[in-house]
Amino acid sequence: MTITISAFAQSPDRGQGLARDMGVRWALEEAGLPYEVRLVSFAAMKEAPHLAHQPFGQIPSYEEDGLVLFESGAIVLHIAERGPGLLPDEPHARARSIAWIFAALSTLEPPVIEFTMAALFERDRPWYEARQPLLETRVRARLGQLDSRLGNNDWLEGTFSAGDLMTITVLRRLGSSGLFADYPRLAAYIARGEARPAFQRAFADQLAVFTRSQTASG
Ligand code: GTB
Repeated sequence: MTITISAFAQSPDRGQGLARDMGVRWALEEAGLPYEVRLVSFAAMKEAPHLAHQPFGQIPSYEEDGLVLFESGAIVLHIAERGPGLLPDEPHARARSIAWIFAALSTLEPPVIEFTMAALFERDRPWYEARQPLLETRVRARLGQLDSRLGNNDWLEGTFSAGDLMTITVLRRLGSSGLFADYPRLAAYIARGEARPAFQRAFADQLAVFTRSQTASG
């Protein structure tokens, strides 16, 4: 069985591991599943061969013995269901861990994306100064709720799960915002995730892609 994922040939995050192949790489490393990476340019992402793998012309996609999947959450869930260590065996804890994958992507991530995207791309717009505090308030509301639920636990559902993996993957997008100074327990939660050997391997691999792309273009 060969697993191949797609990733940016030149990630705009400059190797920070913020693009969505990072969560998939991390899950594969946690599950101990070897994989290959098909690097795609922005142009190739919009062409038919890649669109057959990812209908919206984005990364990541996933291939495994005839199965072609897209959506990073669905890919991580698929990996978690077939590899060890990413979902608890106990049925209720397992269901709750899966719920955290969905929560990360559909409840936590939307305000995080709006906030970070505006900071990146809308600073020169007339509405930016007035709107950004509103977006920050929405992010803080979710961070506060997540912080309350996590409390002083290491992980959301007892042991580390794909729910933590996806939640931390989303939280990392706020890394440069400074917001975690007000949420030390969430900062420690992210650090616990990043300290996992599987995260470290995944991070190093995506960073190596970026470093090679710089060498090749320089
Ligand atoms: N819902 C899909 C999923 O979860 O798989 C969303 C996939 C997605 O947004 N892919 C982005 C993409 O391919 C890359 S990850 N974009 C190209 C396009 O749409 O043409 C999003 C991303 C991009 C850049 C940074 N960054 O520079 O920090 C972070 C995250």
